[in-house]
Amino acid sequence: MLRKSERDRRPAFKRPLDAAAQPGQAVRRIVRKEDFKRLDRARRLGATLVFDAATGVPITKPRGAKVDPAVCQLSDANQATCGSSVALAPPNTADACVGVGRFGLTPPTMAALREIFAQIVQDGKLVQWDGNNTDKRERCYGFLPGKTEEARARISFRMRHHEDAARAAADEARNWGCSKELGPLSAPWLAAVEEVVAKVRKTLPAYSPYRDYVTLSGLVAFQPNLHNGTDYLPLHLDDPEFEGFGVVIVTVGMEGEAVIVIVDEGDEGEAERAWSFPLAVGQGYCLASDARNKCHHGVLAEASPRRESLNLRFGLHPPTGPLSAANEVDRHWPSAEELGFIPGSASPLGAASAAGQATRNP
Ligand SMILES: O=C(O)CCC(=O)C(=O)O
Repeated sequence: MLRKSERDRRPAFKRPLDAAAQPGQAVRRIVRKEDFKRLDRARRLGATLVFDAATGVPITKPRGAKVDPAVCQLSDANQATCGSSVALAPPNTADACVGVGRFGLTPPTMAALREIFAQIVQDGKLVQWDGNNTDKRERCYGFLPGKTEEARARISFRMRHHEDAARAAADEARNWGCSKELGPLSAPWLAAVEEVVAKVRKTLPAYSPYRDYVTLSGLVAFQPNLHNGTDYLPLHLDDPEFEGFGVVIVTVGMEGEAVIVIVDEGDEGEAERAWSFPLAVGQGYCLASDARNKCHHGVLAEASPRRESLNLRFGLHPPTGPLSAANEVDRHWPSAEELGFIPGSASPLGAASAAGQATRNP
């Protein structure tokens, strides 16, 4: 059985203060959370991915190689960023990020996705991500017709770590409370989903079992995310039978630029590897396979803390079999008991965060 290594025990990275920084900025940097430092370190030490323009698949570039801007999957307006964002990835790292892809969306699709985003936000009651009223980030859900019932049967719509029954029930009620089931999608909305589906499928190899989930009928829910002034989203794993459901998870940049960071802590005996890539408004990225199942992902959005994103969650893991959550995702991760979380304790997240560790949920 594969087993992730114990959590990162290296001391937190101390970022030297920029001499040119204003006093306010300097203070802000000093008090940055460990979560931010961990993301920042992964960005600095890991490889920066570039993507094939035609397929959205990440490309390996040996150290020192020149990158043809034509291979970058960025809109014309971002071509300049494209060249400068290309890191010279150490060999054998960029190619190992299996299951990540990035693609650009057309203006009509973005217009339709904006309408979907606005309608779900307007109809739904937004809830804070962490459920304890201290997280500024908010989200809500719009389930596709008929998918609410399916999801109710397959997931516990809460964070996994609530051992206390009352807290778990409250978290579940909160998440269902910010969810609505959409009516039949209008023609432009359908066309937008079809474009996302076609582009995500191109990033996955033809033989990939994950492709089967990325279809119009496989889309379970949209999830608008409002980052509300936070300049990062900590590294986390989307918990498949809980509120991080979805066999393949797609996220579209709706407002504000960001850098997406992916970290594979490695199985026992393996070194940690990290990758990052910029995500502009109008671009989407997908997490399937190892990128979804074995890696943490997080977001740096220092330049645009008011960023907004839209998740499209495709497929629900079957309860048994090779593509079950237990087989696909859970076997790669230590259980709560192994991590030393005490059943019935208020929340292991606080402790994990304080220690600068990544968490299962954002
Ligand atoms: O906003 C993003 O790019 C990521 C969102 C995310 O990680 C999540 O919903 O789990």
